[in-house]
Amino acid sequence: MPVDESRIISLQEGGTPFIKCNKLGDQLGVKLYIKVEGSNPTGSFKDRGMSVGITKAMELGVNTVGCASTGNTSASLAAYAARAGLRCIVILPSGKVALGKLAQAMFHGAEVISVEGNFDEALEVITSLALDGKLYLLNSVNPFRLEGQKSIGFEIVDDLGWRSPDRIILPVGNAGNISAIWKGVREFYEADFINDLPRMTGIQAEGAAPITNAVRRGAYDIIPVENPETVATAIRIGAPVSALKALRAIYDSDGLSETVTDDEILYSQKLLARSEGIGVEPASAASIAGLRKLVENGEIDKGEEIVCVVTGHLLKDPNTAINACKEPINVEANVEALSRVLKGL
Ligand code: AN7
Repeated sequence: MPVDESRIISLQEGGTPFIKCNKLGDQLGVKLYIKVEGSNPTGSFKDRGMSVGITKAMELGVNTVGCASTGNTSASLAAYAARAGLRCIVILPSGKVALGKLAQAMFHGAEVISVEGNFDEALEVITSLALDGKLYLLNSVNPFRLEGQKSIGFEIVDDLGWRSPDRIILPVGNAGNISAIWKGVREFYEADFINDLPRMTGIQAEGAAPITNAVRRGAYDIIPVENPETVATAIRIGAPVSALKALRAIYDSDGLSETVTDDEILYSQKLLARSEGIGVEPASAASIAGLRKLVENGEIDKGEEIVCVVTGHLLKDPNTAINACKEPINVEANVEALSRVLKGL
C-alpha cells in the first residue's frame, strides 16, 4: 500500500471470511465461495479503502475530509475520520440511505447533510467543494481508496491457496470496487503469483444499470441513468465515476455484466440468509441474484469456480429485512400459549 507504514490509520479491516457454500453451489451446479465483506469494522468493504485514504489524508496534512454517499462510504469515512481526529462532512441523498448506515455516520460524529437529490447530484456538489480546496474528497475517485480495496483481490487469491477463481461476481454502483479488485488480481498475475485471471462479472440493479447498458452496446462510455431507482439503495447510482475503469476490467477479463430486478435481489438475499446463514444487505445480494440468472441463461458454465463478493452486512438495512418477514407472534408467557403457536413441538 502506498502509505507511510509508521502512521497507518486502521481499525483492522480486511482478513474477512471466505466461505465455501456447498448447498447453494450444488443447487446451481457451480463451486461457490463467498467473500464476506460485511465482516469489516463498519460492516462493509469500504473500510479497506478508507484506511488507506485516511492515512493519506493525514500524510497530506488536511484537516477536513468529506464524501457523498449512498450510505456505506459515509459510515466508513465517519469512523476512520473519528479515529484520525479529522473533521468529516458527508452528503447523503435525502430519504434514500438505509437506517444502519445513517446511524453510523451520525454516531461517529460526522456532519451529516441530506440533499434533495440523488447520489449523483450529491457527488457533484461535494466535488465542487473539494475542487475549491475546502475538503479532501474520499469518494472512490480518490485513487488511494482503490489501492486499499484491491486487497479484496489479493485476499481471494490467498484464500484459494494462491490461485485465481474462474470468476468473481460483485454488485456495481459507482464502479470503484470492480476496478480495484481487478487491479489487485492483475498485480498478482503480473508478479507471477498466479497463472490465470478471473472473469470480472458486475451486477447492477435493473433501474440503475448504466454499466450493463454500456456492455450491451460494447461501448467504453456510459449513458447516465437520470433517475436511478432500486431497493438496493447502496447501488442507486446513475453516473458511476469509475465507469471507464470498470468497463475495461469487464472487457479485458472477458467478463460480463448483467442486471437483476428488485424482486430477484430480495429473493436472493433471503436465500443466502436461510440456506447458508450469511446475512447481507440488498446491494450485496445482487451478486447472488446475478449468479443465479447467469447460470439459468447458460452464460456461466456448470462446474465453474466462482467467488461472489458480498459487500455489506444485513444489519445495514434493518427496515428491508423486517419488511421481508412476518411479524413475531405475540403470546402470553406460559407453555400452553406457546404450544398453541409452535405446532408440532
Ligand atoms: C454494499 O457508499 O457508493 O461499485 O456511497 O455500499 O464500488 O460503488 C456504495 C457502494 C456495493 C457498489 N455494495 O460498489 C457509497 C457507495 C455495497 C455498497 C456497492 C456499494 P462500487
